[in-house]
Amino acid sequence: MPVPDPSLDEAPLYLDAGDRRVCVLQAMYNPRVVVFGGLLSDEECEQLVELAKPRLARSLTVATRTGGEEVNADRTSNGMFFQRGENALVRRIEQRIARLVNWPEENGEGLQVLHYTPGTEYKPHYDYFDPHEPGTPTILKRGGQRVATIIMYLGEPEKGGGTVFPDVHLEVAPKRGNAVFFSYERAHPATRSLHGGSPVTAGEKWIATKWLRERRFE
Ligand code: PD2
Ligand code: ZN
Repeated sequence: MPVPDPSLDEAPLYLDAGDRRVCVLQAMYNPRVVVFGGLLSDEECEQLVELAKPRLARSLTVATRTGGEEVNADRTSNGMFFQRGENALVRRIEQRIARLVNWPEENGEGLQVLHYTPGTEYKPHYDYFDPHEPGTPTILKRGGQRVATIIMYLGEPEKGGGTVFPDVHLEVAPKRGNAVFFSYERAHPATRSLHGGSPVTAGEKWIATKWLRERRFE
């Protein structure tokens, strides 16, 4: 299955994301993980947080059992979704990501913003939908599988809150403006795309997540 991927064949230090030059800080091939520096400006991070604040609610996860949504004890953060293209800022970031990872904007889900306070975390999980769960066929009718994720750090905690990939003992620091991209070419643990948000132990962590689908997501 083709998946989003930044153009790293020539090992560039920077990538042209249209309106911004993004730094390539780290790249791994199995699992496919790329860490970007300066994907977002400080102002963009602040604006996203301010726009999200009044709309926060306890995070739901997609319930693959039923195809609906449910509160999940493994994900204790608060969150909200922007509609795709909801405002100029969101559109600009969506265009930038599409260009950076070579994947159509219309295959992206709406941007999700999450807020973690001390003690909250997102336990390790896969972002693709489990093919064995009964609700998955319903979910896949809209855009197919998820094939990649970009987690953007909007607000830095003081301690904790890294994004971890337990299969390869990798931890990405939640540095404001930076982002971690990872892809999974099939809905299987062999992709080693298991990842989690470690508990925040001091300060607050804010992220925006963009999930990319195989096909157009309406
Ligand atoms: O906040 C994180 O680091 C994190 C970790 C795992 C976010 C997600 N998954 C996600 O939004 O899917
Ligand atoms: Zn995740």
